Amino acid sequence: MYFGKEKAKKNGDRVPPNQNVTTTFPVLHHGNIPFYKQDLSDWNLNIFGLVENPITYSFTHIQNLAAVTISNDIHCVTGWSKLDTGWEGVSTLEVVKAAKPLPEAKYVILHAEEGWTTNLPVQDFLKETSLLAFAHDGKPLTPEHGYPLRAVIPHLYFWKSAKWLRGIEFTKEDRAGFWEKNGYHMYGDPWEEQRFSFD
Ligand SMILES: Nc1nc2c(c(=O)[nH]1)N[C@H]1C(S)=C(S)[C@@H](COP(=O)(O)O)O[C@H]1N2
Ligand SMILES: [Mo]
Repeated sequence: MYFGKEKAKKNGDRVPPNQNVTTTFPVLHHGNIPFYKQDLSDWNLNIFGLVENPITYSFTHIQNLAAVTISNDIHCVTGWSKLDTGWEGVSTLEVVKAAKPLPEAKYVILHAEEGWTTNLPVQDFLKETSLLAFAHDGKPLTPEHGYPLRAVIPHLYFWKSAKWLRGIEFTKEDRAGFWEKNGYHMYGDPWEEQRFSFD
């Protein structure tokens, strides 16, 4: 089986096992869509936990960081994949740089509105393909897709890509987030079909 997956990847197959490509942009989440003041004065992003300098950023600050535009494929654990998805945002490395994560920080917990969280290893969060996006295909994120800022971690199942991101916590131990507590995989590699924790 492992050989089969590796072979599929080498042959240029961009769709992980048991995923179906969609050209729509499905909306998927637990809880409510938050709404903010137009000037986003009621929004901030906190970087905390195992960091040298905990920081609270305003949206203006995020917009003043060097922006990146990337295109990637995203894979939802419920079975849809979307290819060539365009995002504008800032690289995760750029965002957390000034907070100076400590060497003992091994995991990141992403905190979204309403206490929703998800967990992943630091090196996956800081991978060069990971970003915090404020726009999708040239337009600001819509409320249902995570406005004003969402994580985009394309190499893991898309539930790790927290919408309505408000906090980035660095931790020593891995700590199950919302879906992970409900049986989803702690890591979630779509190529290995790590959908549930018993996979
Ligand atoms: N805050 C928050 N972010 C979330 C979720 C959620 O429930 N809450 N669901 C995740 C899941 S399961 C998926 S597939 C994607 C869906 O993103 P989309 O609605 O923009 O397609 O958001 C992820 N981010
Ligand atoms: Mo999902």
